[in-house]
Amino acid sequence: MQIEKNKIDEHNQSLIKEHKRRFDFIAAEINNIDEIIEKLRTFQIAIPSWALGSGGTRFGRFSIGGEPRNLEEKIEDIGLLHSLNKNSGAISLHIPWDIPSDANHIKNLAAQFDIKFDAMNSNTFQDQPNQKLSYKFGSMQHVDKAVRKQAIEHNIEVIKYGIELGSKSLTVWLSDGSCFPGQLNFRKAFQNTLESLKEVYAALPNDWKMFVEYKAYEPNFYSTTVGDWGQSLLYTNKLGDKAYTLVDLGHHLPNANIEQIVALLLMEKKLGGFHFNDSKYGDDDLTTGSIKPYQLFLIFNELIEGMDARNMNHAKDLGWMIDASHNVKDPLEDLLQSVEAIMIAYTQALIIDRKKLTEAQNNNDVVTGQEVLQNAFRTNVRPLVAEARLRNGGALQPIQLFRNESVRKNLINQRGLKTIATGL
Ligand code: RM4
Ligand code: MN
Ligand code: MN
Repeated sequence: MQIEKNKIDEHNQSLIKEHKRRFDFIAAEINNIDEIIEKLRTFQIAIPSWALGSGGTRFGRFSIGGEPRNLEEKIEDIGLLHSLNKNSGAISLHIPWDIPSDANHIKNLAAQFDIKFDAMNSNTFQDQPNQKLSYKFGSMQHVDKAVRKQAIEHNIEVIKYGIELGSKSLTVWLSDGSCFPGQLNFRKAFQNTLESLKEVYAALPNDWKMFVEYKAYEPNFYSTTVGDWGQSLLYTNKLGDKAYTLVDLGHHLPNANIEQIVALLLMEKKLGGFHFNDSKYGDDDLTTGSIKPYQLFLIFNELIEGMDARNMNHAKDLGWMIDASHNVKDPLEDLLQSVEAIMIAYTQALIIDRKKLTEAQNNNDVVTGQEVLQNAFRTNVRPLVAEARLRNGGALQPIQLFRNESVRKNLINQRGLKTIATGL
């Protein structure tokens, strides 16, 4: 199911007057408005191939119906999202959930929708039906060399799939760790993991990046072998210039200062990319910006400040990905909301009065510092994000159009009520 261009135009026509009024109001306040809109137009956020169907919890899974049955249908769904918001022109693939058995065909299909391949994800946190050795006690950290070898080989295979598709990065997230004191020798687990990562790193093409994603806990509850940004940084520093730390917003202990982590990783040239989501307690994988929008804004503040300090390209130099799980909402609507929230936070960070902020910091003027940040955060920048979409040929109100076109009903008609997408 796709939404025709003329439907988007009609929808925009019906809203254009109101939009223009809102846009002119806010645009009058901003000096470099065209520069900002251009940045918004080029910013793309990758959609995870594992989050296009209903997610589940330990207790159950409630299917939404019309879920994509294969990789082709997943790409079509992302194509639909991208035609509406023009900011989700990328997919991040999880192997073996989404093996591109015919790479050329998949590549062509994605190109039709203007979709690129962002980071490839390996999976050594589950056992697959035909797998020889089990990951129950870890993969790259495992005491048995043969298990480690299997995990290494899987990652190398994932790189091969990525090369065929034109991806340029591999994300390694390991669930390795332990559930009980005494289960593991921490040092040996670290060293085994490092040795394994080194072998994967050696198979990385020159123009690729490797992202080492950390997570504090779950599924292991006593220790995790890549448990926080310090541990990830230890690995990536030892691995080399192509290795970077990946920050998933839900992977910290409660109340961690993620914006500070981001600032320091950027300073060290070791921030590689992001998994956006939101959470109240742990790795809740909720819609980005739904719980802590101010935190998201503060993170973007550090991102822009740090990237600009190094002359980095906002759109290209870091990997921007969503990593969410949709248990109660329509996954496609949820993803539209996440992308919108990311775009809003990015825009708010772009309109911060940086000069004034720096002055306030240099003068220890704490009050002004807070005022500068909150001025930007409390500005309604939605018309700017909508304007960028409009100039890109997208829809002024993506969710409204999605509903008016009864997309989910159509997908259920096409694919059936009982389909289950691979993924979380
Ligand atoms: C993990 C982590 C990884 C993701 C898996 C599915 O918690 O966030 O990035 O690939 O979930
Ligand atoms: Mn993640
Ligand atoms: Mn996660």
